[in-house]
Amino acid sequence: MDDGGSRLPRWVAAVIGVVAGAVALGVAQLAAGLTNASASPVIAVGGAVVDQTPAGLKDWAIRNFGSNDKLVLITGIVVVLALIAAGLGVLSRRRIGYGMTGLLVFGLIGAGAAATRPDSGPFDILPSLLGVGAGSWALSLLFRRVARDGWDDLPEEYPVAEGTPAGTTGPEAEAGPADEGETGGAEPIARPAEKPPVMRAGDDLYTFDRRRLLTGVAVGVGVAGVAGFGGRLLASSRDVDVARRTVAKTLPRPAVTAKAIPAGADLRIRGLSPFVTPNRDFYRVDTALVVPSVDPADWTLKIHGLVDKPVELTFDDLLRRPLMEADVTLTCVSNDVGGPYVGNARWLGTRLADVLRDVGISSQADMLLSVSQDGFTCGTPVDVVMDGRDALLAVAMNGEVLPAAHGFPVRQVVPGLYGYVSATKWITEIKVTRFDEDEAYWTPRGWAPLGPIKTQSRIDVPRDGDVVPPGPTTIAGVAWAQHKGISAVEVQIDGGEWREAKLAEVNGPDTWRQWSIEVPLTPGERVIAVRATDASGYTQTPDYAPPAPDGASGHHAISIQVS
Ligand SMILES: Nc1nc2c(c(=O)[nH]1)N[C@H]1C(S)=C(S)[C@@H](COP(=O)(O)O)O[C@H]1N2
Ligand SMILES: [Mo]
Repeated sequence: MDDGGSRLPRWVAAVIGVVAGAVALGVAQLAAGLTNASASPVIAVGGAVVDQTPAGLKDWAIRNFGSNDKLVLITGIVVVLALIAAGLGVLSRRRIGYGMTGLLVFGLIGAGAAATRPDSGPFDILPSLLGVGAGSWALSLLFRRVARDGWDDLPEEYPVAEGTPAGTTGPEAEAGPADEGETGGAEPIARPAEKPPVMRAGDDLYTFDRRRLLTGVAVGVGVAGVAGFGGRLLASSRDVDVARRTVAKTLPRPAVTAKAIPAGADLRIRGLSPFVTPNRDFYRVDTALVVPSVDPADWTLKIHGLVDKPVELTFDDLLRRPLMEADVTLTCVSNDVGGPYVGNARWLGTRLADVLRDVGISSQADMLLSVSQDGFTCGTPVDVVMDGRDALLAVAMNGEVLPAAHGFPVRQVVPGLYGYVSATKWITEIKVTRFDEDEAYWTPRGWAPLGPIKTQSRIDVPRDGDVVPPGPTTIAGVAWAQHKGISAVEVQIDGGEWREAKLAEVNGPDTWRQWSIEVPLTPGERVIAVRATDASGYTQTPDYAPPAPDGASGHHAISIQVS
């Protein structure tokens, strides 16, 4: 394998070197993404460089590149690595072992950096070493694939079939479909040489196979890109995990705890939604293709617009404010009657109204246009947030740091409003403004600017279509009318009398409320419907409305087979 590429032009060898280097980095990045983001050799070396950089130079970099300083550093490292990889490629013309040794040296530097970072573990050398392996493999494969050994030793007229005849051993045999298209391998070698298409370009004798170079480079770059990008995606979610664990250690205790959840809040009926929805089961609705990863160390919340004193709060600023707990049931406006997009959690956060009072909002303002890291916006009525309810900038959910998918590090929670007008996740900005001047994300897309939650109820047990034995049967479910509270739930069988269900206890008006009733069922097909009445005295209308534009209405009904 040594001497494999000796006749390749330098630039071809350089290209191969760069592609092999890219494969090495891509694979290392993927391995880091799967294990520990900071074990990526580029990140580790970059981190080491940052740590070693004198403060003066750091300040200079920050002054000149601003928040792009990390990007500039990483780009610099990658450019230097590419130049070195090109050099290793050229060296490999002489002996491929030179290139491989060079890759190994850089892999060891990466592994060394990764192993000695403050947050590193013993496995952090793996990405660098796997990268070296993949890079060396790519290097030798590409050299063997592209080189036409002995070509320029041959007399000009010597017949050469393009590609490799069948039966040839070596990497070409495993090089895949690209080969087959070229020759089929069956053409006789002794065919008189027409102009072999890769022989000449101008006066230069091509000593390599352009087509194989091209396909090899394309595959190499593709592998590097997919692995690297995939690794980056994985890594960014892991970065969030690390940040979440750090926040977990410093999360202050609430200054105001939530009212205890009474034992009778959960009827503990099999199949009935638990009073508190575990985070892992909590519905998720957002427009983000990839869960945004926000570093709380960089996070700020800018509050501006119709205010006396615009501010930009850091995460620490937020945590220094008194935190309070609140049990609040979130509901999505796109939840159809009987649908799943509703869940109840205990939130920990700081009062949004207090923050707004501190910045002093103008009496002209009627809308809070909150903006997410990913650009999503939400329009929340000022009067609702200021009326004393537990509207929060939340940092934790059910005793756990906010999960990434639910808005880490900070999200809004406002009892009584559908999520699309209140529950901004990954919040970074609040513009205090007016509904007649600004429009939130969903408004031009056919949803109402205002989204108070409609009183609703749902049957959880039995499920639609179930077969149940005749006799006394438990029907149970949940009902919600956030910030009003549920005062009654009734159940109806086959259009008969409405019978009042038993309500579970609650600790406030902002959560859903479980209910249950035991009814005698006789054999046959039975239709069971439910309706709730809220504390304002409103009873759910039977008139069905679809979710758009401002939330579904109508009674949830199921059919079951009693037999
Ligand atoms: N950044 C952002 N926040 C968002 C959304 C979004 O698309 N992007 N969707 C909202 C909607 S429509 C709902 S119902 C709630 C859902 O919150 P959850 O995913 O934590 O259940 O988040 C709200 N916050
Ligand atoms: Mo929603």
